[in-house]
Amino acid sequence: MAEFDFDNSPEAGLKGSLRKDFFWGYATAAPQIEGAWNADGKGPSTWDILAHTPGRVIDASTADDATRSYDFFREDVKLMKSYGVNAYRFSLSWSRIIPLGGKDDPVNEAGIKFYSELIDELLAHDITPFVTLFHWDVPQALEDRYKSMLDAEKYVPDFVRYARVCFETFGGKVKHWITYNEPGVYALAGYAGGAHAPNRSSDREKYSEGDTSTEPWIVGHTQLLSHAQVYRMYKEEFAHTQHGTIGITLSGNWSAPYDATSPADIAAAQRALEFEIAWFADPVHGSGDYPASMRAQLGSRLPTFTDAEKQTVKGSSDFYGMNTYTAFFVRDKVPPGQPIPPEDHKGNLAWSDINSEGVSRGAESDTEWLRTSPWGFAKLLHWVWDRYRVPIYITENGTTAKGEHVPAPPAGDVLNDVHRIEFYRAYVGEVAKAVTEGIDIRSYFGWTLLDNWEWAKGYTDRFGVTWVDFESEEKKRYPKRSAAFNREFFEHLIAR
Ligand code: GBH
Repeated sequence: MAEFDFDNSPEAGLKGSLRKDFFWGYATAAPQIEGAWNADGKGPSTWDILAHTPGRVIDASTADDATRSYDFFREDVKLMKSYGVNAYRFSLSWSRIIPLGGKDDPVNEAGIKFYSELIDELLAHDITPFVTLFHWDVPQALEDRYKSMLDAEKYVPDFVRYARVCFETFGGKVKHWITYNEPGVYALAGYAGGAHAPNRSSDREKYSEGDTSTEPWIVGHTQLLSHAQVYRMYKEEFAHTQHGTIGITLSGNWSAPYDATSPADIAAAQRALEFEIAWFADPVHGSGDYPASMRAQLGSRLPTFTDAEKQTVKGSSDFYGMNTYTAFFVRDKVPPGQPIPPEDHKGNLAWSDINSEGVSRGAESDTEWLRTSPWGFAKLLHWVWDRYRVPIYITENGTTAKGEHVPAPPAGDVLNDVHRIEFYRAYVGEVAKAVTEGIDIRSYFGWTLLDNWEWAKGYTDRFGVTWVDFESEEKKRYPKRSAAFNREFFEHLIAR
């Protein structure tokens, strides 16, 4: 059984280093796996509309079926059980639960039934559900009514009511809540770059509406305010009977200076971390306000908090939810003294795959932005811990691997995903090391359970520990070897 023999490996000394109640498993998102996009009363989300708009998804695919997890959730739970997990992070589709999304709109009982059955199935298999309320799929009706998050006054009560329905309905059984998944990515990819829903950007060659210089900051602000209100509501109205934890998950990769001896590059790397991470983490886990570097560059285009809002937002997460994948080398883009264009939304940076000494940020995956950079992950864990000092839940981490786009059934070495195994070996190893160095880490969710619909990249990125045959009617699942690897690695690492 012990294929990987960790007792005689470089990781032997890490045995039992993770706490006894450490949660580990895989993460998914409703739009990427469920399918059944218009079944049983579900309303369309902004991502359904995007997928049905020609030219928006690179392989012209839709998520109409995805991996059909709406139909096959019991099989998925069985599969996860065979992978040895003790937790599963998934997201709820807002428009499956409230098809039109708004605070006065009706609840869809079929949607409630689906998630109740999924939660019961997980609990029956001793798998702890971690539930994300929002993983990027706004009900299209709210986009049509008032441009969703661009109008905080209308949006916040709608999101709060959606959260209330979820706590009332599932909160007896769900004890781990995440309000937003990666608010920063949602704001930038949807309102600055424009490739994600709702496809807004200043780039008029590609998108008909949007303003990159202002909208991402408004949308980020709306997410913070609505997150904080939901957090306070949970604490005041539900926590004393339901006894759960609730927080927000932030996207963040490590940024290192291109030239480690250059003060300008060192400052650029710090600014990168602040634009990507501290944008949300400082208000929630730190000072209660946006970082000074952002205010300096963005001025009044970055919204401000009233004192009352600051009080609501500050401390509004029981843990630091961390999604992280890779690391970058950065330096200034526009030289000091010259104006930074108002469309710049990452902190005036130029990126590079190697540093000034020619060192690579890591082995290539099948995805341009993603390299295996565990050295950066280790630094990130320390940076987050030193700056915020809250328990860390790692809620996503994983990789694609070259060579997995093959016909079914996957033959030869395809299921022996050495690149992904090396990725997990290195990253999970860093988790265990960080814990031995005193950092409080309580969960690790690999991204992801199944090859799935990777947003605007369609089916061209395979992140799963399970290879999926998208051509087959039943989206047949084939376990990759990384699933067995992680099973044994966590058995080794978690204390008994
Ligand atoms: C996560 O986002 C998501 O939560 C998850 O749904 C997704 O499937 C998973 O990662 C894998 O991508 O093209 O250089 O502009 C990760 C954060 C932010 C990573 C946007 C890719 C685009 C980089 N993502 N980023 S680039």
